[in-house]
Amino acid sequence: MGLGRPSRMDSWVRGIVNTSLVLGFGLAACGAQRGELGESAAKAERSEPGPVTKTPTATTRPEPVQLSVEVLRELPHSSSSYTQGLLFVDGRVFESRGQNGHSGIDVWDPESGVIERSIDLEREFFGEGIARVGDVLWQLTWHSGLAFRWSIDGLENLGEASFTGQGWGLEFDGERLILSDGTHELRFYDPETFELLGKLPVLRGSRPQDDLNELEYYAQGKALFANVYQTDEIVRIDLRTGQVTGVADLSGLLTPAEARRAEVLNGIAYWPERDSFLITGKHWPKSFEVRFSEETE
Ligand SMILES: [Ca+2]
Repeated sequence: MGLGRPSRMDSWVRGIVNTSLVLGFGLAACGAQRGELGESAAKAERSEPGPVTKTPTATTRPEPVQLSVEVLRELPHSSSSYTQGLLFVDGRVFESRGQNGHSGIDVWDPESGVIERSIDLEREFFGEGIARVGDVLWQLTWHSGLAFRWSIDGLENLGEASFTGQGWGLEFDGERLILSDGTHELRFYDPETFELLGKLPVLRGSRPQDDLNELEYYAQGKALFANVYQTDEIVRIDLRTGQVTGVADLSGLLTPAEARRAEVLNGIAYWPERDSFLITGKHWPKSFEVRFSEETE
């Protein structure tokens, strides 16, 4: 651990304006209840001579609905960034970059794409998801077993915490840190101590939803949105049940030429001032402001 504390490279003055990125704002239980219900029905049958209610023998978990995606605007994004975490703080985008030798955090203006501040991690660390807890920003590393703690205001390093396993996405729901690790299980951690509090399997219908990646908590809906690694899908998860309740298809946002130079969709941030979401991807030259809604007949 002593080998590699992140170096701080304050670059307020960096002010990178990648003109190539300024693109204009045009539109561009699986039957789990069977035993319980069956037993009570059988008892009822034995003790009460009256009519017996027919008891279901299996419970099918609901399939998610399709979420429609309304693209409101195209906005800039640094194509040099291997996006691993995305969130809004007071009108600015905080983005965690991955890959060894390229990892760090950028703070940028969503309208202009101008990077106003950034820090870099040492080469041994591969940055992953970020989450805000009050004045603190937690940043995961992929497989170093460390989460770094930064001040929101100055991106000063405030220490680190250890955790077991891989780190992919990170979010805070007001009580717990929520971590994804590429499997179908979400893990919950204490936001102060990073102590493991529990796990939640995520199911899509009755099947495990693997490859959960970047996360975003949507407080109004008490739902967690998650990128699904190596797909153009974002799923909406009910945090009380672990059930995927909605799926959004975000394919086709980049032009074929842009898509050839880009990596996968990853990065979703709720934009409270606009009640919308900003989404982007690894090495994407653009981000997109979108809204999701449930499709109606
Ligand atoms: Ca996010």
